Parts: sequence; C-alpha cells; structure tokens
Amino acid sequence: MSTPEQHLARTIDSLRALVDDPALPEDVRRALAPEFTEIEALIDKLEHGELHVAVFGRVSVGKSALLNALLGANHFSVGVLHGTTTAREAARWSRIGDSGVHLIDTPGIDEIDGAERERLAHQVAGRADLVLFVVDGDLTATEGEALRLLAAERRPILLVLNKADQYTASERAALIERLTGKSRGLVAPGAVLAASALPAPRRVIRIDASGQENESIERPAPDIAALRERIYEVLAREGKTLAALNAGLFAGRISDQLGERLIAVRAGIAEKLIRNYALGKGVAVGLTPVPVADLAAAAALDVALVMHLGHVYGLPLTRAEAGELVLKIAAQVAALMGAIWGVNFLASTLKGISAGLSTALTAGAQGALAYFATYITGRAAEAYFQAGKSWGERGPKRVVEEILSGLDRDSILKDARTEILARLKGSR
Ligand SMILES: Nc1nc2c(ncn2[C@@H]2O[C@H](COP(=O)(O)OP(=O)(O)OP(=O)(O)O)[C@@H](O)[C@H]2O)c(=O)[nH]1
Ligand SMILES: [Mg+2]
Repeated sequence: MSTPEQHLARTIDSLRALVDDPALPEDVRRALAPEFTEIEALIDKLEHGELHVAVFGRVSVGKSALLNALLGANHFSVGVLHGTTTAREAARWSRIGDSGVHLIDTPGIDEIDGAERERLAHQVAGRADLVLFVVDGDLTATEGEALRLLAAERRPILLVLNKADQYTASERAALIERLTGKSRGLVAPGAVLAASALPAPRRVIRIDASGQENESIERPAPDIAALRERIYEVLAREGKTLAALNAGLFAGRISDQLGERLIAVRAGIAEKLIRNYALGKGVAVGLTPVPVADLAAAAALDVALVMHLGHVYGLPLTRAEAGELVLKIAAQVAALMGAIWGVNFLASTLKGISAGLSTALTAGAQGALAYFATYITGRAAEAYFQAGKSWGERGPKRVVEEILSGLDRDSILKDARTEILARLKGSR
C-alpha cells in the first residue's frame, strides 16, 4: 500500500516522463501537441494540489452567504432576490496541507428543469472534491432528487442546514434528525450540520457601567465553526486521496490514449520517411552511371534511413549499428528474394554497358528495384524498432518474410518505376 501522496507523486512523475521523453523527436512531438497541452495542464493542477469545494442547493438558501462566511469576506453576492448568483464563480480560500482550496459558488437549482439539474449536478460534482449541499429547512422533493444525483457522482457531501438562527434549539435538533434520516445512505454518518452564515439582525440590550440600558440592532457573527472544522477534516482525510485517485485514473487513460496516438504518429512518419528514402535511392540509382558508386550510395542511403527511423522510434543507432542492421536485413531479403542485391548489382552492371541505348528504360527498372530494396529495408528496420530494438521471438528471417508476403510487390515496383521516371525526366 502506498499513501495518497506517494500515489500522487508517482502519477505526476509518470505524466512528466511522457511529456519530457528526450527520445521523442520533434516531428512526433509536434504531431502530439494537443495531447501534450492537456497533460501539461493536468500536471499543473496536480502539482499545485488544488482542491475544490462547491456549494449546491435551492435558490436563496444562503449558498453565497455561506461561502462568504467561510472566506471571512464579502466576495460573493448575497441577496434577498431569488437567483442572485447566476454563474459558477470561484474564490481562493485557505491552504490545507500543501493544497490550495478553492470555494466554488453555483446558481440555485430551483429555476432549472430536471435534465438541466442533472447536468449541473454532474458538472459541479465532477470538479469538486467536496460538495456542500445547502438547505434551509426540511428536505424538499427537488432537493431529495438533486442529492441523489450528486451522491451518484461518488463525491463526499456535507448536508448543511443553513439559517439555523431562525430555529429554536429544539426545532434545530428535530430538523437535523429529519435531514439525517432522509439523507441516510447518501451522505456519510455525521455529515449533516447546522450553520448560520448570515444570521438575521437582532435587538440587543446592553447595560453600561452606569446601569443604563442601551438597545441596538446588531447582526450576530456567523456560526460556521463546526462546518469549517468538518470541511478541513474531510479534505485533509479524503481530498488528497480523491485527487490522487482521480488523477491516477485520468493519467492512466491519457497515457493509454497517448500510447496509441504515438504508435500511429510514428508509423505515419516512418512510412513517409521510408518512401522518401526509397524514392531518393531509386532516383539516385537510376541517374548514376558508375555501377560501383551506385552500390556505395545505395548502402549509405539505407544506413541513413535506418538511423533516421531509429530516431523516430526514440531508439537511436550509431552508424556502425545501422550498417550492421542493413546488412542483416539485406541478407534476409537476398535469401528470400532470389538475391535482390545481386539483381541490383547485375542491373547496375548492365546499365554501364547499355548506356546510350535505352537508358531511361533500364534506369527505371533498376531504380524501381533499388526503391523496393530500400522500402523492404525500411519496413524491416521499423519492425525491429517497434519491437524495442529486437527481432523478437520470430527472428529477422520471419520478420522480413512476413513483410514481403504482406506487400504487393508488383504494384510497388510499378508505382516506383513511374515515380522514378517522372523524377528522372524532371531532372534532365
Ligand atoms: N437568517 C438568516 N438568513 C440568511 C442566512 N444566510 C443567508 N441568509 C439570507 O438569505 C438570503 C439569500 O442568501 P444568498 O447567499 O444570496 O443565497 P443563495 O443560496 O446564494 O441564493 P442564489 O444565489 O439566489 O441561489 C439573503 O437575504 C441572506 O441574507 C442565515 O444564516 N440566516
Ligand atoms: Mg448565491
């Protein structure tokens, strides 16, 4: 078992590792920019350890007044009119442990229909680490329904009987008992509390030193000490755990999604890369009149391709390693394809002899073969990188075999030839 703090720290670490991966090349990183922005935002919230306490309840029960009393400042508008608060609003409260706590005010639920209420409940609870469900008397049918919706979101809830100053001590006790009964199973035991956010002004009679009676109207101080204590307690105990659990779930989901995107993005970039190198080689082979130079250039291009692919997959190879990999793949291809390298070499030789006759024709054919060889090399190397720089259990022969059998060789050769000839024409 690990503590919520450890869990949170690990979650942040693993998210950071995703974003800061030094093996991720720039083009892959660019393609994943939207995902990375989302992760950065999440890391930010987690690192600052922010907790959200939201109020929820009917209009005019004193939600805004309650938050003001907790803040010790008149931050939110309070009013006798129904619907004083019209939009979600937040204010920074105190810190609990390392966490900054935000208080979130919401509009009352009276004036919205059932579906809207459900949406709002979902939205409020989805972001809140703790919900203060505020009432000013016995639970109405609407309130009962809203409380059930919120409880289904599995967030801790405190049921607050505000305006307690309007009731006598025995009325208050009876109300708390009724509320406790009606909310059983929806809120934790002991989560029903009385509070007076903004007690009504009272007539106060004071007797001064000379025995003189002085009458004045005074507004008593808010009575929210028990509620405040309870909020601290819940957040200290559950806030961290909840935040960590939610973050963990979210991080798991997002890293899965990112993993899939990463595979797709890398494969897309690799495919383009392989085709570009293959075409480059096809054109180079078609153009170069000296057969030996063809082979040297061809090999150099294949090595460059493999190194480039290694970079895309975050598994860079040295030139020597890439050269070895190219040879290994070439050996498989040769064994499987009636020595494509031999054919390549032969074609190169032929081209030297037939120079001046039908150059374009032979150049196109050779170029297409060279293209194909590089294409296979690239695909095989990609498979090697995808398996984490390994041929896996199948071994290089099977891997190359599977790539070859999965390709439509004739159509690739045909396309290659057309493209190469087009380039050759363009370069003349
Ligand atoms: N007696 C008494 N009145 C209170 C108390 N708290 C709030 N009120 C009064 O209740 C009325 C509504 O208060 P608000 O804080 O605006 O209520 P709200 O729930 O935010 O209302 P909406 O924003 O309209 O949904 C105001 O007139 C307050 O003075 C309390 O503890 N005791
Ligand atoms: Mg309000």
